[in-house]
Amino acid sequence: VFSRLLSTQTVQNVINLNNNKYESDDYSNLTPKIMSYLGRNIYLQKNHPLSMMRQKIIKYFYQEYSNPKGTPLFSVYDRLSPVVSTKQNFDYLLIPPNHPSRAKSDCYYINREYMLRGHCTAHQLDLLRSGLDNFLIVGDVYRRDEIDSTHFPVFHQVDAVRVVHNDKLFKNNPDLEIFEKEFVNNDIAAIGSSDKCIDQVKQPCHTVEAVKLIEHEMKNVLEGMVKAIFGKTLKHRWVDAFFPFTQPSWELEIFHKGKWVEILGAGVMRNQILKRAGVDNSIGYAFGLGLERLAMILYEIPDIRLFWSKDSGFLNQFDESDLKKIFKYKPVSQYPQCANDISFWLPTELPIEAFSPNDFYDLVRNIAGDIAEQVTLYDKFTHPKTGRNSLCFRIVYRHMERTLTQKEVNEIHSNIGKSIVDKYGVTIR
Ligand code: FA5
Ligand code: MG
Repeated sequence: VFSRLLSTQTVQNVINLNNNKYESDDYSNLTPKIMSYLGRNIYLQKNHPLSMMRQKIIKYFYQEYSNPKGTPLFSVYDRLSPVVSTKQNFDYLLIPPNHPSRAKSDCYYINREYMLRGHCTAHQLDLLRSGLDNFLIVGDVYRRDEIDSTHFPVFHQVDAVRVVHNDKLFKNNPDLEIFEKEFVNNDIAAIGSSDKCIDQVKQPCHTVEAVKLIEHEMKNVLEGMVKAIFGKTLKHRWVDAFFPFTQPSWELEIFHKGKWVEILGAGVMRNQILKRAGVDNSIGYAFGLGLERLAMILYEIPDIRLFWSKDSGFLNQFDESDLKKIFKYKPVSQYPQCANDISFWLPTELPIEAFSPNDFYDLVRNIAGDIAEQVTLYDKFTHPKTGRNSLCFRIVYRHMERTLTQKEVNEIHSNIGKSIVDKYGVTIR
């Protein structure tokens, strides 16, 4: 009772999330700050570098896997709620009850039963159960973690599952089987329990041939993916790993600026999970990757916090209309922006095509110099009666070393107005 009274600011009896109510208990540890990230969905935001990385990966999988008619084999789930049960996040994935990843100090718990997902793998069993065999899951994940330029309590993952049926896997070799003889038609044994002895080659229930085939396909596809993102000369390596839900398991590392960086975890799915989902006579691979690491390397973004920036100086540097183009991030000043608009009528004798926005950009650059951070044409119309053309530009001013005063900005802005009148005979509106 006393601790309740003393910490009324953090302890609430009922937690409201997405119109659902959850009773708090001794596990609840969500903070208002963490809750403020829910629903931001920056990985879906237009021109956001995380969204661009997401689209690159999905596009790669669509191209890599399609049926003879050209329809993509994978379906994408990118709007599943990050609120999951601890069963989904852990138990369904064979993560033992005492596993360190369940610690209160590492997860954001809503209460003992619900939490913010710590990985996108939390949805794997449900999607398999619903009958899907090839799918991608994209979303925000939450982990209590250290604070530095590469760690943030919210980051984004892409998870994937691919399940192949015996007949497809061995279509050229009908004599081969996915399961060892003694495990066929034996539900309990087919589980291939191996908690104590982790064999990096395979689960007991699988044949070597089946594992080697699926391992080969998985490694090829994932190496192809990183090369599609970073270019063919990229150096990579596979490192043996352990996950309770895959066996054998690996991490894929890429060589960047003299260091090996882990970018994903992957492996052959534990047969017990497929059994639980009602998937028979099949073998599959799964992986999970972090979008931030890939985007930070590709776009040279130095700090993970920048992904959360609402500053248009950051966001305007990226453009998803050309996914192949590589944008290199340029540092943004920490001083505030100041946006001013300017609208004007073009002289009647000047056709709209004769006035290029680039002319205006140059004029702004000449007068304002580097403190003009962005100039965008945001409105353009022709008066229905007079036929006159109007243009409206927004200019964002910002100094790299100090805060600009409104007076200073107004002066520069009005000089730009005067200059455009002089040069093009426009009428300021
Ligand atoms: C997992 O989350 C597993 N669910 C991945 C998996 C899925 C394995 C399916 C097998 C089958 P891990 O905790 O290592 O594994 O995270 C996966 C990836 O997320 C990492 O390789 C990394 O790219 C990214 N990641 C992990 N922690 C962080 C972090 N604090 N900040 C940014 N990215 C991170
Ligand atoms: Mg890892």
